[in-house]
Amino acid sequence: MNRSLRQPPVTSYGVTQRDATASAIEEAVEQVRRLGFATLDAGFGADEIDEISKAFNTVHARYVHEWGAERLKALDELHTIRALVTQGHQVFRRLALNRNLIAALQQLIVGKFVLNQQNGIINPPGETYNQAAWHRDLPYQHFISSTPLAINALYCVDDFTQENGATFVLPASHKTSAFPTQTYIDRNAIQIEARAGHYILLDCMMFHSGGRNESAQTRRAVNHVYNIPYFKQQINIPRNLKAEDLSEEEKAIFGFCYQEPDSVDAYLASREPKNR
Ligand SMILES: O=C(O)CCC(=O)C(=O)O
Repeated sequence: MNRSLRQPPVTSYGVTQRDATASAIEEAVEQVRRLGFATLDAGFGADEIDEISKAFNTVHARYVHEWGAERLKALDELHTIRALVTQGHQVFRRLALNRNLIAALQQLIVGKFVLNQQNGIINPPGETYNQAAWHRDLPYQHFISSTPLAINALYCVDDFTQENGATFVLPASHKTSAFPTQTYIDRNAIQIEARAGHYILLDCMMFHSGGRNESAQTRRAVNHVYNIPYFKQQINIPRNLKAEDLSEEEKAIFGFCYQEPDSVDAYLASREPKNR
């Protein structure tokens, strides 16, 4: 972005409406609304960040063993762990339910929202991967909305640096329906550097892409797409997660309350006061 190195003016005139922020969460929310992206500290300590990193590797090894590296590679899925939250490790539940994140989402998405997907994303050194191309997280869609319908919270398991392929974004591209020209991209794309333990929040209609990892290590992340409950989940989470140890609020976020009824009978039953 072209930013002046000097302090911007603090005075204004003709302004009758203005945003107000009182916390780092609200500052992130303001920036997502205006530019389509922001970083947000999850508030984890060093031990927790390390625990997530180790759990990522454990679950990844198990996932590749279960589905087979050759098959995953043939499907362009080798660098993705699908439906992490259903893979039996508590830390991924905590990542999806993080208090700072949920507080930001409550301000960004008007009304109820559900987790659509939570995937482990591996940006391998020196080769491309399936997120290294411009896209929206509601792909194949060219509408714009006045308020976010879906937000991606990309948790940085490792530091995101220019060298290891930190995510590229096209600021404010959630405000225009069409994808811009390459000239526009070359002039306006920026890379978001962020420390491990932070989420990169993206309005899902903002164009973004993983960058090329020129470092010697993999760069790992966990993406979370949350959306209004009218969009179907990438993989059905309630059918793959035990409800017993979840609170009502957690069940709502994982989509337990928004499954489509199987029949008119089931729909009418869902309308009974005791089931609402
Ligand atoms: O890996 C990245 O930097 C980008 C991830 C991404 O594009 C996504 O989660 O949709």
